[in-house]
Amino acid sequence: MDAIDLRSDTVTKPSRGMLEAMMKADVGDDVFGEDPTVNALQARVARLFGKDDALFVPSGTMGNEICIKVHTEPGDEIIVDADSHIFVYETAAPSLLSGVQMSPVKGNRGVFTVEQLKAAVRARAYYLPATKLICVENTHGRSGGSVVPAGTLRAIREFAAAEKIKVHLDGARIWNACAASGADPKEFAGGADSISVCFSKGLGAPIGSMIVGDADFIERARRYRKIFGGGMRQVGVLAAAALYALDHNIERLKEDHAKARYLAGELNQTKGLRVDMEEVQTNMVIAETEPSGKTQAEVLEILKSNGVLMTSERRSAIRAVTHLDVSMEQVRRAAAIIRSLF
Ligand code: TLP
Repeated sequence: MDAIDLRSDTVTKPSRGMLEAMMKADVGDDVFGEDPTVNALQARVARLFGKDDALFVPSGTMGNEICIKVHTEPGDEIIVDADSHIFVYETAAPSLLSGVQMSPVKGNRGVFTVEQLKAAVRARAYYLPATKLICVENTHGRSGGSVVPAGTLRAIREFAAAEKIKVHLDGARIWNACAASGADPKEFAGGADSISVCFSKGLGAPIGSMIVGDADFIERARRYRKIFGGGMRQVGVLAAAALYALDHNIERLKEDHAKARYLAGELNQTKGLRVDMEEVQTNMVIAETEPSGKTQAEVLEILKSNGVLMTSERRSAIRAVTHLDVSMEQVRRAAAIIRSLF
């Protein structure tokens, strides 16, 4: 029997319907701005988030890194959450590609208070780095996919605007934040100057992300996309997958959230594992392995040899992510296997 793959919602494969949409895509050279399917996707996503324009990019990482590049100059400083993807999982790319220094602030499940930000923003002096950008992640991956409320984001942006600082939202899983909170994408977008969103996580597309912002920002982002090697040609085949995902795979995200909630409850009742149930708001479950007396790696290996795949998270925890290629039935089976093992 195939393993139950809960490592990430990035592991999904395009469905038959999605593949058919990709085959039918009308394409053109997107470096010339001539791919009609990419143009349609960009216009649709810009509208969805209530911003002027949008730009298709190959990955969430490139989306974040282009935005950081556009918002900053080498020698600037950016405030990031100490547990964010940008700070932890992008191999120090902001330092390498934008020449900026990252100032990590420990948010509460990705939420910064204005007091924390006040303390982190540098005074304006020639001998200090200039704080130019605050990055927020929503949903917040290393906090079990918890949601940063739209009101919090707006308060952050209000504070930042008064300080002449921009706000970037890493919205790789903003769709899950919308599904869980009932908020419209525009409500989250109102709290940010730029947003990067992904189609290749919970939405089930094979590749593709998008940067959203005002017209001038996107024009500059287009230049850096080319510099970073992200200018693609007949990429309408991928934009068609993203359009299909927007049409078919948003409503169903709530099912993934229900699967995660079920799994979290089961793992939390498993001897040796501990889940912070308040974190479980979307499609992720992070379980502490410390009470089991086994290392994270040992637990992952035991699960793997019994047909359940998860990943490591934080220092001593394991992570499961539910998605459209794992059914409730498989999640129940995974939970039963885990409970029988510990
Ligand atoms: N996250 C992956 C891993 O890299 C951890 C995952 O399995 O969750 N922002 C956030 C919040 C992300 O979670 C990810 C991917 C990215 C950006 C980067 O997206 P890609 O992988 O498309 O570069």
